[in-house]
Amino acid sequence: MSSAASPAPALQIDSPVGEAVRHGLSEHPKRLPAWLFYDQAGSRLFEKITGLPEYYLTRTERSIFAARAGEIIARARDGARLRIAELGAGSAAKTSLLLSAAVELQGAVIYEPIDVSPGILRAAARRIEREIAGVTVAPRIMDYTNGLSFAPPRNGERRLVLYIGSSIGNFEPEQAARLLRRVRSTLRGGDALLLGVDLVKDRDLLLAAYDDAAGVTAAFNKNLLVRLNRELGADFDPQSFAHRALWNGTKSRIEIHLVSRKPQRARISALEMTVDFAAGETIHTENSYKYAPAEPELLLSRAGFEPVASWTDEKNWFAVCLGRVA
Ligand code: AVJ
Repeated sequence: MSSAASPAPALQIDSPVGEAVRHGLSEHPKRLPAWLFYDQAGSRLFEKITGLPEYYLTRTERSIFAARAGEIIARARDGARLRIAELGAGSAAKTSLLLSAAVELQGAVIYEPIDVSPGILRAAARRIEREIAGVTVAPRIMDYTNGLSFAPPRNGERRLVLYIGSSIGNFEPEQAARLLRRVRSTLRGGDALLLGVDLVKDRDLLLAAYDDAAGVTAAFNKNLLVRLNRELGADFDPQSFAHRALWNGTKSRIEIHLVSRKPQRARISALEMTVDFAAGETIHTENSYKYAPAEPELLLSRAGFEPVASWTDEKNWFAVCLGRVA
């Protein structure tokens, strides 16, 4: 480090954020991991995205739960008592439909939402306990992408793990399988996983969902740079980057990029790093994989789950798939 002349900035050099940025912006092409989107402003923008007319995912998955929650929970229970965990629970907006169905079928249920954000978990826990009598919320603050541990339920219950909302879509097929195998390894015979995946559909519909008319997704993407400015003392000009969504048919994924509108240089003081951009150069900020029919079930099998049943909406836009530990 340099001399004692300047006071140490209150910046996080060795934080996971710093590590990810140092690494990702040194790559060719440049990239940043999608989890960086979710600071407070980013989480709020994502909530806004879920209500956009173009963003069919959330309301389509909710419509499947609205129509089928009883059936889904009955298949998952298979006659036993369930407790329900949820990976990346966030605000747990759609989960209520499943929790209500569980209460209906077995009288009461323990709900274990898992998320990295204590604030969001606390709010969700309060709301759910207030709204659904019979649900006891046991929040777990955990980054499930870095490993996961579940104590076996002591009262003979089976565990149903929810991984819904197309969160799995951020992971490349190999990573996705690895993540689900890790979930599988924390479970016991009879336990189950409910996976929500987005399906391949008309390209224009997919693109509109990730490039909405109101520009909320663009703001969500650019907020990443705002976050780096704040947390790492960087000097990105978010408006000199454009939001771009594209369909990669070969890999069956929507990709989101930030495109430099001009040649420019950014400094990231906490990393003592400068980053140069050519005009048109991109930062790849997200992949959102879209599954073909039968692929989700294949993924479940590859991760060691027995596919039990799948549900979809009438347009076949989204699928909810149940797998069980044999
Ligand atoms: C939270 C990963 C499901 O991929 O659709 C929404 C994130 N990115 N708009 C998705 C997202 C841009 C979202 N997931």
